[in-house]
Amino acid sequence: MPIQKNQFEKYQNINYPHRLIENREEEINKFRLTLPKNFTREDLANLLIPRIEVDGLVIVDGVDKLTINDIFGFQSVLGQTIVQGSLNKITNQTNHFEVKAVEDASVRGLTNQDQGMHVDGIYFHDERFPKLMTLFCSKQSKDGGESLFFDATIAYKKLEKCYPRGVQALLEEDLSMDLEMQGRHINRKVFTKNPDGSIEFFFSPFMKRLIGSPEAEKAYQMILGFSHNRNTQIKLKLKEGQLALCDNTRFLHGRCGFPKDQPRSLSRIWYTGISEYPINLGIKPF
Ligand SMILES: O=C(O)CCC(=O)C(=O)O
Ligand SMILES: [Fe+2]
Repeated sequence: MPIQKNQFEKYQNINYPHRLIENREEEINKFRLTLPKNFTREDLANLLIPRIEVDGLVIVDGVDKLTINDIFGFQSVLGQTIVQGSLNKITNQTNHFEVKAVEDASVRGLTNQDQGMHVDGIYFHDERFPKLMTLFCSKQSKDGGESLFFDATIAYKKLEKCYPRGVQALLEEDLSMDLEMQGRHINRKVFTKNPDGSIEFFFSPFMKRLIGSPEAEKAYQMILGFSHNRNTQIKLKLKEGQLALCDNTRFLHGRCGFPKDQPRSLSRIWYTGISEYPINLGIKPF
């Protein structure tokens, strides 16, 4: 039975099912990386890549404040940036998308509201799908505006334990999904095995319809539930000059709302993950 739209809607508000617990400083510090002054691309490769592969999420800052040009410099290691907005009338094509509240927002990301857990770029059904996602904070609101992250490794492992048939279904089946954005339709697997045994994750609650076998649909709903569990989400507030870099084939992200009269601006940049420095992305269930 196709999942009805109203079953997804509750997940668009991150307050569901209840308020998240506050920052767990110690845990968050595990994800932090401070880049040295005048870092080189070798520094980047040596410092960033292992952290992306192991943790899947890195909160980067520099002993000198990072600038947007530094972030574009990451291309030599993280792969080319991907043009955004081409399917989206709200902006012109650009490889740097400014996330801030605007008056006539047609997507939730461009409001001051909560934004539910998602992966970016689900409407790109080809090599433009962003493997690495970064949010660089140039202006943070005083209140709210915290970022939320969820490592799908947790969902995969839970599912393996309590519903292995569901894992199998999501590994084998292309699910048929009607996306909310401009009537797009895609057929995709939720879990795709990479040659190295890691698993690429593809998931979004932002859709009108999902059709698969009963096992696949049930497993999908279970992942939705796991990803909104307050005990497993990572909640942190980016500071100006700080960057969140995550493996978009492994992590979901979202954000908490913030007051309308408090400006907040993040630069969203996507990388292909393909460069002369190989990066092993995805869920590593082993
Ligand atoms: O505003 C944020 O912190 C997140 C924005 C976001 O995830 C997006 O626009 O895709
Ligand atoms: Fe996003």
